[in-house]
Amino acid sequence: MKKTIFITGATAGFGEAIARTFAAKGWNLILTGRRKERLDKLKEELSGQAGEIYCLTFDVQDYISCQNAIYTLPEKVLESIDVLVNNAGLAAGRSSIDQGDLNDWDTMIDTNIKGVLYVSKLIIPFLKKKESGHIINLGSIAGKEVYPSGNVYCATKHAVDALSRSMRIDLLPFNIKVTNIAPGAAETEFSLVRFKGDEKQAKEVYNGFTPLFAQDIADTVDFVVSRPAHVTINDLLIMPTAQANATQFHKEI
Ligand code: NDP
Ligand code: 8X3
Repeated sequence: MKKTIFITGATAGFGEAIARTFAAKGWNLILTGRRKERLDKLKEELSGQAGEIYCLTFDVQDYISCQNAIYTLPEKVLESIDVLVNNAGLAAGRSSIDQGDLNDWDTMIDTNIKGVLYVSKLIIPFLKKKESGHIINLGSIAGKEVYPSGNVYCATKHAVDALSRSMRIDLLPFNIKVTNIAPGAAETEFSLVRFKGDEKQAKEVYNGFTPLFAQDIADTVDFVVSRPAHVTINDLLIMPTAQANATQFHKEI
């Protein structure tokens, strides 16, 4: 029987690459995000390779929207979910703690923390029912360390790290694997979003070194998902070779 993966934030970056990777493996895909036209385009492109493809448009910050969208799926599809990837997330701005914008703080907390909680709360009952499943949370090097002016984003990713460890304990009796994947700098739309569409500022983040690419994370998800039933990768820190930790880069400029 074909396996099913539920991916939040499949309209760009890691989520889109994960969708392509699992489509190539013939899995059923549940693709989610706010930008419907991107989901529809991806569905069209991946049809024929993947099994069934379902697209759900919702904002992970809003529990009722998550619930309404997820419950449009037939029960049989919800019960078939094998892997949930909590990937949707963002950084908004980068400023000293006293200079932070309140809307940016709310957006990061509501998306990166509450979004993971809301979607997980809705999907976990189906994994528990069949006593199997795998939850993959996108943490970050920013969830292991902090860096200047990264304060609230770093705090949200530390929360994801803590939630991954907590979920693993609570879901242990139900044979549900939980993996925290913590990437370093990866060139996606992440910096464009962080710097509110400023392409020059976004590009500068990756100047002088080779960052990770979305496919590197999709390959990592593929690796953790394809371990045998008795093996779980709990936590995986993946960095560009030119990045030692949250702050130190070897740049050739
Ligand atoms: P992108 O900006 O390329 O993609 C982010 C995805 O998240 C988009 O599909 C976007 O979809 C979705 N998303 C954002 N906000 C919401 C929301 N409120 N509701 C639903 N979906 C939302 O970034 P990345 O692929 O790089 O980031 C993916 C994850 O990886 C994030 O959690 C990020 O924090 C984390 N990460 C990124 C790193 C990097 O350097 N790039 C490094 C470490 C971790 P849409 O806008 O259509 O809703
Ligand atoms: C994104 C990577 O280093 O900008 O999580 O926080 S970083």
